[in-house]
Amino acid sequence: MDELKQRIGDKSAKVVVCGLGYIGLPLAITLASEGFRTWGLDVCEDRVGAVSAGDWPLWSQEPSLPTMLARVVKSGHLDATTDYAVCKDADVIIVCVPTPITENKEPDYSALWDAISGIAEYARRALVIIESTLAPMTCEDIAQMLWPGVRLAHCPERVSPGALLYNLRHMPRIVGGYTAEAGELAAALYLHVVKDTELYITDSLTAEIVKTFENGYRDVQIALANELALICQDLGADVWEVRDLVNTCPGRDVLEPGPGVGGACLTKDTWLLVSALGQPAELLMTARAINDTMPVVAVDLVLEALRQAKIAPANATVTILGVAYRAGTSDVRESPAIQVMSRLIKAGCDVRFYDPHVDGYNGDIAEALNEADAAVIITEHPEFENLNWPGFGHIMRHKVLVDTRGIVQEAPGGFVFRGLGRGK
Ligand code: SAJ
Repeated sequence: MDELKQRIGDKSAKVVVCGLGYIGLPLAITLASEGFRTWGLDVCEDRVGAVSAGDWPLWSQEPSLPTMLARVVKSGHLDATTDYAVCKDADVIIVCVPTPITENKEPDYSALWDAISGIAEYARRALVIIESTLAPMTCEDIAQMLWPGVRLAHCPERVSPGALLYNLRHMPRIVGGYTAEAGELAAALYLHVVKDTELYITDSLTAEIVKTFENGYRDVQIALANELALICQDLGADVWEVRDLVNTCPGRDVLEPGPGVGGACLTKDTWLLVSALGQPAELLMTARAINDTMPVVAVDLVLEALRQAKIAPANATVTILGVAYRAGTSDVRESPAIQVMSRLIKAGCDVRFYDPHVDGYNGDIAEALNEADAAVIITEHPEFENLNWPGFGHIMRHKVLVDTRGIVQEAPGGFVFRGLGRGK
């Protein structure tokens, strides 16, 4: 332990980061820029080729990281390979592969088990850290697959696309040791990663629960905001006014309702958590169900507005404003927009998309709205905040507007307008 701790402390430890996605790549770049001899390991040859050449390979637009990548490759601190043999003399191996869920909502650990099998023969020498999100008790299984004396820790990632480096540096981190020794060693490494924030050392089971529950918690909070929207819609009130007034009461902080929950984290972490349980987690499951229903609620609003404007869905051209699941990003993973689109198509509508952040959809908003019968705001991109609706009204075939994010303050004159949670 002392020797490895020293190598981590003086940055002479060789680090291998397994999985060069949006979790592993920023971590590898950061460790390399701190002076560690770092290797990225990935099964994708194109990804490895790009990283070895110092070229940013991810869709996510990130401040600083592309320049840092070029710099650390040039300085010889970071290289990449597809060969697990690079782990041979590694001091630290960090696993950052995706852990999605299957169609049946079970953990899909295919990438995780491939990585663990790949590193297994080198795990006697190295500290093994798992950043991938894990269902509780998974570290037990990983330890079984490696060896009984393995130095294993779970340090779940806490980054979001668009702010990867900032999150990595400034987000408090949970360091869960499978053994106390492994927790201490992992914390020594993360001291080189974080700046001006806390590391919390605990055991690996606690870390597994913390990570999956923190996203389950957010999912429940969003579901509660969505439930309030449904209540207000039903009773003829405005959810945005009710929410503001509820939040004047100390200790209340209602989140924002919307057309559903997208992204790679919230949509799966509850399922990872409950997959480990011997009993149902009813509140978490209800929240998932409410959030999964919201795209249907959004589509119902569109169909209702079309009906009011006397347009049959089969004759309607509907323009969706916002494809990304999260405002200000180009991230379309599990976006509610995809659900909304496919349901509108099923209802017979002709559907167009516009998103200023997403390649392929970011042409010209006026072109996207030209001759459209309805516009539907799905993502609360700042660009959609002060759109000139009276102007667009002149180029649209019919003036129908549906706002699922509370961005449009007043119904624009002459438009049939529907807002999610706005019953008045
Ligand atoms: N959403 C709402 N209403 C809200 C907040 C979010 O409808 O009030 C929707 C968003 O539109 C989106 C989804 O929920 O579709 C998820 O939004 P999010 O802001 O939680 O963003 P994520 O999914 O990228 O969550 C990540 C998580 N990070 C990690 O798992 C490492 C989450 O834990 C963070 O809290 C979140 O980023 C964040 O706040 O940045």
